[in-house]
Amino acid sequence: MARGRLSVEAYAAGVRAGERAVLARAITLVESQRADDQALARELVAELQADAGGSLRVGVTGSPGAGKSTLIEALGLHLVRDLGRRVAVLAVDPSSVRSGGSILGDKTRMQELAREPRAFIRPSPSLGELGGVARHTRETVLLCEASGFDVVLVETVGVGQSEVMVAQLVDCFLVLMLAGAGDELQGIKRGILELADILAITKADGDNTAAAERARAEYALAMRLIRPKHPGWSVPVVTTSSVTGAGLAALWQTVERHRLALQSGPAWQAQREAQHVYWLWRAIEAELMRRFAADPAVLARRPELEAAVRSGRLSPDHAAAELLAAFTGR
Ligand SMILES: Nc1nc2c(ncn2[C@@H]2O[C@H](COP(=O)(O)OP(=O)(O)OP(=O)(O)O)[C@@H](O)[C@H]2O)c(=O)[nH]1
Ligand SMILES: [Mg+2]
Repeated sequence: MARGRLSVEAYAAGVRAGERAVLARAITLVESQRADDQALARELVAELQADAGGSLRVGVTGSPGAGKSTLIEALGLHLVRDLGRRVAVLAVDPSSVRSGGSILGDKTRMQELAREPRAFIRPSPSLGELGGVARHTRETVLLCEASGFDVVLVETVGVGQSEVMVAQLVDCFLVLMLAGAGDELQGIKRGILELADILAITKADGDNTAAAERARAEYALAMRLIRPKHPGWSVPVVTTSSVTGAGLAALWQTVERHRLALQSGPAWQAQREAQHVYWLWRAIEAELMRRFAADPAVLARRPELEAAVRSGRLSPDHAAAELLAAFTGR
């Protein structure tokens, strides 16, 4: 594929026609940090907005090694081969953001799914801060939808803020738990459980089958103590094995049941609307921070104020007020 940019019309036509090479280039454009690319990307996203929104967006999170990628591949193959769906797989990966590398691992792990013509796999962008990566992932979801994918799966590691952001990108948030990992019912994972729409105990196979069933029962009890995210939807706890395939079809039926439950009332639309507003404010925050950090008056006072804060001569609040005053000129 030649380098260089297409026109907005050419990107939009290629994306709409389902041309994967154009879709991939459009995503690269959306992820670009260059100001001229960003302006073009904004136009493209606006152009395709009306074609987007039609997929079922599912977030998949869980601790490192919980089996997210393996489950996504197995579930993706089920969706593509048995149910005739078109599946896009995206990732928001804070560790790759930190290291500046890309998650090659996931691409190689999902080799079988990657070969399916009805699947599209895009690893996490390797540049930028987490908020930016998540914002771009949101736009990538829209591009995939405009390209005809009707299921979008987003993988993220549940170790920090990334799962909070991914929860704001998806309709259904799937949390994976390992049996016997020592974190059951200890409250460590409370924050993540509050985000869950469905809980799956993974690797329920072989020697681990009984432990997984026990964990399922324990989590089912624990979930009763968590404030429900949507009234009328109590979080199901299921077991899955990506090795034997047990529970995967049932898991997908549960995802579809969640969709129907939300769509039978105002919850589905209300959630998407609240997400739009959430991303409006993330975009404003990011742009304000960019302008603030580049502002000459701020740059001029920053070293002196940071030094004063570091040495304890000035409180952080006081210094912040001075820098903000320098920024706004008041
Ligand atoms: N027995 C068994 N092993 C599994 C299953 N799913 C995944 N594994 C193994 O668990 C390990 C981690 O799986 P991954 O799918 O890479 O886990 P992940 O959550 O994506 O990990 P990170 O992306 O590194 O956070 C791999 O060695 C898998 O082969 C399963 O259902 N059963
Ligand atoms: Mg993974």
